[in-house]
Amino acid sequence: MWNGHKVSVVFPAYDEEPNIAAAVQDFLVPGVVDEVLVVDNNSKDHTAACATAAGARVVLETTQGYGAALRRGLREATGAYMILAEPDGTFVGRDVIKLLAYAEDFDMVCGTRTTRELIWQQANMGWFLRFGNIIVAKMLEFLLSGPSLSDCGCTLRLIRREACDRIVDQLTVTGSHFLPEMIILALRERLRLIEVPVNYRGRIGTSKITGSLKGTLKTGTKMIGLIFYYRFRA
Ligand SMILES: Nc1nc2c(ncn2[C@@H]2O[C@H](COP(=O)(O)OP(=O)(O)O)[C@@H](O)[C@H]2O)c(=O)[nH]1
Ligand SMILES: [Mg+2]
Repeated sequence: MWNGHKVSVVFPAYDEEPNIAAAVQDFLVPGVVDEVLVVDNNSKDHTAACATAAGARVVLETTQGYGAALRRGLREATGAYMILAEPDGTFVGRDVIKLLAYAEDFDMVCGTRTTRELIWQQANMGWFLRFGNIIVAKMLEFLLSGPSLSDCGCTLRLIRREACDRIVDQLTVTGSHFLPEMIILALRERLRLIEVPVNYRGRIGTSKITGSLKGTLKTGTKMIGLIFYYRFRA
């Protein structure tokens, strides 16, 4: 609970057995987080069983994709404050407090992983990825009249239930370029948005999106296409 509001954490999970239990325990911040919901996206390993044993509620989403998993999570989570995160060791459980600190005044509180001081040595956030994230975030900021943004791909973010209700049916992306659409739709609904710096650590297990240059460029290109689509066509 946070100021009398129930808090849910949502993890999209595709073959995250190596770290899922530790992540569930890390994000079940005592007295703050009421529920950790793991959206198992057709994992072939023991992700679901490990998550359940660690104290999470698990739902299976059969439509494959990062966006599909997160959209399911937004529908299934029961909290008034919903926090999206990843169970791969890159995010730190205690950072939910930073998001919650702004939840009274904003509808959506997005983490940013491009703050130099909070990028850990093992993190996959070299200069190319960092500047790519900043540049696409700035396109979002300037083309769609957003607030100051410095990361287009940080899963760690909070959305209030009533704000989510206004955008969830409009979300269309099932793939890895899901996050900018959430911001674009929130801006169109005139929701109040802010970005706060969060820790970004090394990953445990295999990265499926930004682990390769090809995956990074593909996701980046799709994000830019989405931004131009909403700016000039939709
Ligand atoms: N790439 C990918 N990730 C998925 C899928 N379903 C759920 N996920 C989860 O989405 C998150 C992001 O993927 P990840 O491999 O960490 O990408 P990275 O953060 O760019 O290294 C992880 O928690 C995955 O387990 C899927 O179909 N594809
Ligand atoms: Mg990750």
